[in-house]
Order: sequence, then structure tokens, then C-alpha cells
Amino acid sequence: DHRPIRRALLSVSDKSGLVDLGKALVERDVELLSTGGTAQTLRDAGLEVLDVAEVTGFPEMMDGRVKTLHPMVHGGLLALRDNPAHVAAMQEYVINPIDLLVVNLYPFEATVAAGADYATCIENIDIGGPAMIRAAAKNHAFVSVVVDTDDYDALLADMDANDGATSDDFRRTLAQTAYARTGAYDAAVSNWMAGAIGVETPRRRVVKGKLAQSLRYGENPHQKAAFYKDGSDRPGVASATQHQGKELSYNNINDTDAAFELVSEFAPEDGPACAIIKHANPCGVARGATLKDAYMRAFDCDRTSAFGGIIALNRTLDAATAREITGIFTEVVIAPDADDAAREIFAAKKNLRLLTTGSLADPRATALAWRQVSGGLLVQDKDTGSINRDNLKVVTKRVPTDAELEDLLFAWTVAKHVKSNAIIYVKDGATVGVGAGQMSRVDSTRIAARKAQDMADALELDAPLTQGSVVASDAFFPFADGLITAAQAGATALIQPGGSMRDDDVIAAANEAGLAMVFTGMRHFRH
Ligand code: 93A
Repeated sequence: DHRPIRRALLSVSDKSGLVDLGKALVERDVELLSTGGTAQTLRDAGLEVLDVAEVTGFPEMMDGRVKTLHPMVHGGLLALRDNPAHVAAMQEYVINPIDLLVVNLYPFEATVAAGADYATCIENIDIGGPAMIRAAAKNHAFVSVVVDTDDYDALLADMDANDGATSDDFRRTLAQTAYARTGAYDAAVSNWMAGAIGVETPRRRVVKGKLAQSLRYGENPHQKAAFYKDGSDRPGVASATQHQGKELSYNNINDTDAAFELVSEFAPEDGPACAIIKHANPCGVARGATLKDAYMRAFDCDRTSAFGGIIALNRTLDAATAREITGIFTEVVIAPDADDAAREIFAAKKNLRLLTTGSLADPRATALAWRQVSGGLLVQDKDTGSINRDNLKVVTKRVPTDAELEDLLFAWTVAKHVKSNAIIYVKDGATVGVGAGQMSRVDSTRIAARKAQDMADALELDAPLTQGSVVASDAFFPFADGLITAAQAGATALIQPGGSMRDDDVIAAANEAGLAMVFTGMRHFRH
């Protein structure tokens, strides 16, 4: 019942798949209409194309800023074919209907990502493209609009199934995708501009996303869910390559992100490191002489919780580590890379997902962090805060030893990635107790110590691993009780922001217990 596609306007910056699409359209008796570069590409492939400039009667002008912004184009896209007045207008002004619009926009996002200067970014804001996309999408009752090179095949398939026309459903879906694209495009422009002109609190903000994967369900089976990419292409779970195993679930993606962000704190040149995550919290983080050693030491923090966990590594996964990992059930392993021998070992474990990212994430790279609340969004800078030895203030009589300092900084780095209230016990570059997500800080301190005792019992050790450890607290100890609990568990040094009204009491308790304590002046709440 719908008119077959007779004329198509193609105007694309990304020319991949263009020639094949052009040929396929010509084979289906579609007349091609195109802008400069697109027309050239099609002609070079031997296809017949009509220039938009010929249709409008105007050359492309002002560096291409004005090429398709013309009634001959927009009339052809917007005219209602079943409206006599619209049809009369088309006849009067000799406007030919455009049935199909294929546009992908100036690569604004890629230009920004490449670090281009202000003027170059501005010049890459497409105006004519979005105008046509929006026009065609509005008129989806008659016009098909394709904005993704990924959709070319689906377009041809739908045409073939409908005698050269497209189905109403398909055009509606295309229109919805089209508005998402122009919306995301302007979101990218606006978000870039906020940074470029230095507005800290823009009056309006938009979020954008491109479907990466529909998910079987969300956190629970009765919740629908999907995974969207933000287009930034940062190293991480959204841009990782999955080599094997079944599809990632919502919780897998969330946990894998937590694991990878945490392990990325440990630069590969500073030595191997491993993080094991369960329910978005680390149940073991360690450095090691080898990657395998780092994994085993992380595993020893809490072997019970590590079962079914997600493992992130800061270096190329090797065979020895891979073999060790296959000793228990693991959901996901994510690493910058994996060598052939390691991949072969994993290949035998069909359910284990292996993800590689090419490189680690940059924990200092600024980004926005979003959280939904009822009826709104909370937006903040990602926590990129970091400290070094020079920022630490020793507040106790005893000064931490070099070895303690090293572990204190390690514990502090881990604390940044643990849900508040976070308490981390660390010994020799490995967590030995993690207390996470408790409503009271002293509970986190106790839970971590108790779990360390459980591990000591399981491993038949003489003393819990917290003996001779150091402790990090993501925020200040409001009272001395938490610190006293840590001391009883065998901790010898602490790191915390300081800043409590009762700092003096806490410092006095530390001195009394012979502990060394440093203040960071920085807090790492995470919720
Ligand atoms: O500079 S524009 O905003 N002005 C326009 O009138 C216009 N019309 C299409 N950019 C415009 N386009 C864009 O040109 C398309 O969205 C597409 O990305 C690009 C294709 O140019 P070419 O065919 O010359 O490679």
C-alpha cells in the first residue's frame, strides 16, 4: 500500500558501505541525489548521481555550511503526499519528493575526542544534516531515514520484503533512531561546549547513549535492561572485546566496570596487580611478583567471596595466571590483553568470559558521573582524587615506616573503590580484610577483621592476616572505637582523611595503642 522508494538523498561523512548501498538502491530503481563528497564517491564507483546543487539551483557555499538547506530539499522531505495543498505546492514549485534520506553527520564527537581546537570543533557541528534528519523523521509516514551505517542492510531487507517500499513499523523505528541521533549529537555539542567555555553548572544537561547490547534482564529477572555506550570510547567494559563465554549480564557489566576501574589504578610498569570484585566491591586486591602471584594474593583475602567473582588484571593475561584462575568458578576476566596460551586455557572453560581492553583506564581522566534519583539526575565529577606521600600529614607520635607507608597508600587507593563506609586492611601490598557498605564505620572495621579471622581459620594460620597490617578508612573516624577495633585486629598504622570534631580523641587513642596515623585531607565516599 505504500509507494516504493523512488528517490534517495545520500549525504554522509562516514562513507563506509556507501557504494554498496548506492549500487543496491540503483538496482532497485532508486534515483540517487547527493552532496559533493558523497556524490563524488558514488560517481567514482560508476553510479549515476544527481547533485543537490543542481536541484537547489545554488552551489554549495560558505565552506559547505549551506548545501542542503533549501526548500527544494526540505519540501521534498516534508511534504505530505496525501495532502492536496502540499501536493499542489510541490507541483507549483517543481519540488520532487524524497522518499529515503541517508545521512550520517559531520564527525563532531570524533573531532572532540581527537583533541581538536575550538574553531575546528565548531566547524564540525553539522547543521544541514540534522535539519534533514529531523524533517525526514517527522514525515516518517512517507519518508525513510537512515542515520547509522549499521542499518543499511536492514533497510534493503525491508524494501525487498515490501516491493521496494518500507513498512510503517520500520519507518517509525528509523524515525525514533533518527531523533535519538540528533538528540545525542546536540548533547555531545552541549557537553563539549560546557567544558570548552568553562560553565561548571550548565542550566541544562542531556545524557546520550547508543545501544551496545540489549540485556536479558536488569539487576533482577523481573527488570528489563539494556546497555548503552556514551560514544567516548574510553578503555573499559563498554569498549572491550569479548573473546568467549556467554553474554554479559547487567550485574556482570557493573562489576566488571568496578574491577577494571580499580585495577587501572595500578600502572603496569609498577608491577602486576589484580582485583577481584563481588557485588561491585573488591573482595581482594593485590600486587604480586608475577601476575599469577598477584591473583593468588588477591584470592587469599577472601576465598569464599571470590567464588563467582570478576577478576581484573593490569597486565597481559599469561598462561600461568589463566591456569590458576580456572581453579575456581569465575564469571569474567578483564585485562588489557591475553596471550595465545592463556586464551587456549580459557577456551576449555566455555562459561568464563574473557574481555580485553587494549590498555588500562586513566584514573586521572576527568569525566562526569551520573546517578538517577526520582524525578532527577545527580551529576558530579568522577572521583579522580589522588594523594602521594608528600600530601600526608603524620598526626601521631610514631611515624609510619617506609613499608607501612607503602601499604597505607595502597590501602587508600583501594578504599576509593569500596562502598562507604569502607575499611581496608592491607599487608605487604595485598588486602587482607575489606569492610564495605556498612551504615556504621565501626561495623566495617569489625566485619573486615572477622573475615580475616575466618580466612586464617580456613588456611589454618596461627594469626589472622590483619596481624601487622595497616588500615585505610574512606572517611574520618568519628570516634576512637573503630581505630581501637583495628588495633585489636593487629593493625599498626592507619590512613584516613581526618577532620572529625573528635580528631584529638582518635589521635590520643592511636598514640596510646602505639599506632602510626596519617591524614590525607581528602575523602573517598562512594555509594
Ligand atoms: O555544513 S552543513 O551543516 N550544511 C549543510 O547544508 C549540509 N547538508 C549536509 N553540513 C551539511 N551536510 C552534511 O555534509 C551531512 O550531514 C554529511 O555529514 C556531510 C556530507 O558531505 P559530503 O557529501 O560533501 O561529503
